[in-house]
Amino acid sequence: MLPHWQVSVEIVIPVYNEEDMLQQSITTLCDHLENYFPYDWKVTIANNASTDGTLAIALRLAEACPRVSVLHLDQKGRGRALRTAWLASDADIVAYMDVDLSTNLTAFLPLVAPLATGHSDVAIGSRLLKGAAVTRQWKREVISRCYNLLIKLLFRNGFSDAQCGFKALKRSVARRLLPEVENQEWFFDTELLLLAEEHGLRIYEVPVDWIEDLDSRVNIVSTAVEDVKGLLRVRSRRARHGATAMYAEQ
Ligand SMILES: Nc1nc2c(ncn2[C@@H]2O[C@H](COP(=O)(O)OP(=O)(O)O)[C@@H](O)[C@H]2O)c(=O)[nH]1
Ligand SMILES: [Mg+2]
Repeated sequence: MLPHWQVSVEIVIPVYNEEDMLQQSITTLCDHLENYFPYDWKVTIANNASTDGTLAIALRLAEACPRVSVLHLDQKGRGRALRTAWLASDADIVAYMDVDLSTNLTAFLPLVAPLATGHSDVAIGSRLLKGAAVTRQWKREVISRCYNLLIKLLFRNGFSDAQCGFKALKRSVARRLLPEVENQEWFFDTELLLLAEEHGLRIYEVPVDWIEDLDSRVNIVSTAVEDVKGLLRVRSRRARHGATAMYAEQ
């Protein structure tokens, strides 16, 4: 295990058509990290398929700050962006957060510290854990609670909030799990967490302060359909694996 101050962290910011907010968010994030974050850090802006000025702004930010870099992919999908950036990373810990900084940054050190000390393998922000302070539309609140309840009913999982855009994992864990994650869009997070539990890894949850940003890239209906299909796929894969394992034991 590395002494704490030698640990490096790469924070990926997935962006799709975010020209309005990108510059302000990256500046706020870098200021925060510079002043309050004890580990070595870098920020990667992971852009897919944006059709506005996002890429140009990202490149300008990277030119201005040596700790900021840009990854560009032609195909859409937040999961795809995270997977590509994390697999290319040489940092000890890889993380991501949504560009709107809906999660208050004071939760970032508590997110990373359990990984840096070796206590946990994966760390996630949670809006549904006791102690979280959440401001969001009732519609998103209800959908989020129902979705997480459905996951519990299907998998009896331990984590409380699959979809908070605020997560970190050891790079070694990312390399082990990502090749098994099929979804490249929004279900990516849930699939990754279910796999982590299946592999017996320890997931640490941090209650966050969350203020919803109403400017959303999410189409609620199609994302809900994608999520339910994903849950059923993972469940039937598990059932098949369970059957194969039982057969192999006999
Ligand atoms: N790289 C990449 N990022 C995306 C894509 N779609 C959404 N994002 C980013 O994912 C983050 C969360 O999106 P957002 O619209 O805030 O989701 P919401 O908070 O759940 O409504 C933001 O940083 C978006 O820019 C995509 O296709 N590719
Ligand atoms: Mg958002």
